Amino acid sequence: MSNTLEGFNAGASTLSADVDFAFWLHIWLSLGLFLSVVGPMFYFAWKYRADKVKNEDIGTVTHHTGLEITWTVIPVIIMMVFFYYGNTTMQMFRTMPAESQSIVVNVEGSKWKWKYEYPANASGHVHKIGGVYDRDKKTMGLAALYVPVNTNIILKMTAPVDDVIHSYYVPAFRMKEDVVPGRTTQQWFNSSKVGQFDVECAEYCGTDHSYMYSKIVVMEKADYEKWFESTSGDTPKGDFAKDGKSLLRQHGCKSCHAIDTDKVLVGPSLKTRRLTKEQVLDVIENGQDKLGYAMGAMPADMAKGADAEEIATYVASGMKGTKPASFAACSSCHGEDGKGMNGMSPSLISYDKTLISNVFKHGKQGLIGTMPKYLDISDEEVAAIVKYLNKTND
Ligand code: HEC
Ligand code: HEC
Ligand SMILES: [Cu+2]
Repeated sequence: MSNTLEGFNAGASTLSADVDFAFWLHIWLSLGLFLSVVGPMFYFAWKYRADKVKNEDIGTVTHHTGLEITWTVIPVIIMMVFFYYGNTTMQMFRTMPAESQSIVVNVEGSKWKWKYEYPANASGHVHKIGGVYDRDKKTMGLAALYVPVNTNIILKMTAPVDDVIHSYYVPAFRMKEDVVPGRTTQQWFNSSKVGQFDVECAEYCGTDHSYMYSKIVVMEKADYEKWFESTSGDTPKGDFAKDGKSLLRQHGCKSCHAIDTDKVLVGPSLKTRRLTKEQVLDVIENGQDKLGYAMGAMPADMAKGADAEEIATYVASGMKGTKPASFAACSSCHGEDGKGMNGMSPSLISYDKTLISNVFKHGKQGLIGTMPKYLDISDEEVAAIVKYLNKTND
């Protein structure tokens, strides 16, 4: 899975609802118009088919003024409705907010990368960010446009005079504008959602056009301010640059794992309690040796019969309620609290950092199925995923 079209359905700018409304209005009214023409057409073709009509009966038919006015006036009104919503939405996109109440960022598109240049901050430092999409790692790294949430951002965009035309396209913001050599075009947005959103070039511009990606990272205002006023680095560092939810999407985890619902897809839902009773029973019976913990293998048959049932029920509930005495068979290795004694063995109830990085490093094979290895996920990304999963779980 690639990280393209991240957040396409997010509708993450103040204008996206208007665009979506205009879009669906067009779809539904067009469908209505289509059916109201094609439906009767088929009906009449059938009703007045050749063997049902005599030529002398229809020789005198000329026209019907009332009908003709109706089928002219109604479509005209519908077209005016299209025009109204299309035009008002376009005006909102075309009317820039006051620059004094916005952040103005200069954007340069060239073969095949995007560059951002911010206004000087209080210490006179100008942040410049840019970078080429890393095809092997399938990532932009930190080269993205960083903006605060709920703030008007104006982009002044151009391309070098010896370059070609590009187009700055942000699906989640329903925003797209040509970037033309030697000319400055503008567009603005105001995002109400903290997160990461894909940017792509939407004008075919040569060999690496399809890799001309970038990202917009919408940050909390305080995080943004702190970075903007700093002079240390041109890209912000920290958790906000990588949020767990978009990493799960970006790495294709969502094709096998539900994260918003309890459904078991190919793999377990990552929203629910970590292990089901059946999973725990399976491990108690068969042991586990594929997770790559330093402690080594967990032996099979650690408990039996009613004891095993009791333990599994207790673990699957997230270790709520009274601890069964039989859990003593487990606590020597997994800890009294079941949390794995600081990464010595797997935590039985939470997605801690050791578990996630072991699952990525070694894959996971269990009762539910087989999860492939992920060797290109950085520690920083693991941390963001852990943070996100544990937030979802409480
Ligand atoms: C001798 C130490 C030891 C004991 C005792 C032990 N475990 Fe484990 N357990 C481990 C280790 C080590 C692993 C990880 C093995 C690996 O790297 O694949 C593990 C893995 C597991 C897993 C798999 C975790 C996952 O994410 O799939 C479960 C579930 C589990 N143990 C439950 C239990 C229960 C319940 C008991 C008590 C009946 C128990 N263990 C007793 C050491 C132990
Ligand atoms: C091809 C399908 C597939 C993909 C893609 C996939 N997984 Fe899995 N994953 C599984 C299966 C199947 C299991 C269950 C293994 C088992 O039976 O214990 C699993 C287990 C896990 C577990 C352990 C859950 C637990 O409590 O034992 C975690 C955590 C996990 N996946 C996270 C991820 C993340 C994060 C990604 C993306 C980087 C990902 N998976 C991508 C199939 C997949
Ligand atoms: Cu381009």
